[in-house]
Amino acid sequence: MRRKGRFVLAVAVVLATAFLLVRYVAFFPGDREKAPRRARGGIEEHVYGGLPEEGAVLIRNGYVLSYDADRRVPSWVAYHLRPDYVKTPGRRGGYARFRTDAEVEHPVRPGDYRGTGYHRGHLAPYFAMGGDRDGDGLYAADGDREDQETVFEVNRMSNIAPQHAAFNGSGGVWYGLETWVREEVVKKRGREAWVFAGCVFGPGEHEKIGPDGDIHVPPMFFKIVIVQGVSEPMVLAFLFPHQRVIHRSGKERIFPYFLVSVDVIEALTGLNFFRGLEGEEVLEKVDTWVNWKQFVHMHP
Ligand SMILES: [Ca+2]
Ligand SMILES: [Ca+2]
Repeated sequence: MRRKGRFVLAVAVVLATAFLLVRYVAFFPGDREKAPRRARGGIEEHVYGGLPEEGAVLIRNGYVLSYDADRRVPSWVAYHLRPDYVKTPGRRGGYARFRTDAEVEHPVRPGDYRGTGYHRGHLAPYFAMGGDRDGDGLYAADGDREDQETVFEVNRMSNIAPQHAAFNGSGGVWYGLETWVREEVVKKRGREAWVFAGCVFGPGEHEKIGPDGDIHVPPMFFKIVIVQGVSEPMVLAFLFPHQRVIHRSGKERIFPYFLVSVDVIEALTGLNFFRGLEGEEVLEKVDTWVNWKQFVHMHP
């Protein structure tokens, strides 16, 4: 009788462990990728919680993009960040060159922004496109063609939207958050993160630029950052007015003031993030200011 009891207990433990393992793997898509040395990429790697809308997307090694052909800017991009991915070659020579994206219809050319006063602002950032993604021990700087291509792809004009210099450039809030995620979250704390970044257009009028006056200037941008937490993922969601001047006094970090809930971004864009993901409701409703305060006090 005692032997039988022990057997039943052992079976229960095995089943419970298997159940937890399956749940964990399903909830943290990034952890599946840890062990094997193989090429990464695709929707599964970059888009946290599944595609936020129906329709075609462009799948790049380093990011996934939905293109707004009417407005000639990206609608949104998604990318996964790991400590290895921020090892990016310097932005010089071929790496600095913007490229026309032949994969989209009526593509914007790099010269189309000339004389408009706007920066060519990356939605998926340059400094997140590095790393030895095919696991062969070679990086772009070592002459790995595939890893070089991953970097080149980020400079395609389909990944670019018009941004004010004071927003996109050094000191700007877009630049600042991008840097914070890379330096603080990924490099310093060694965490993985998933990011959605996109344009927000309201129902009203907005500026249009370019040779044909049909490249739309977004009045707002959003960014959703999912940080790998201690036991569960932590979501930070930001909504930025597209500022013409740097809103900053001294060295004070201003991005916490732009924190919102994911619900706010869904309401403004019509996108539906984390569709069907366990805990979708909770992830979206929370005012992410709460997560921010928790994260900045968390070590490491
Ligand atoms: Ca490689
Ligand atoms: Ca949702």
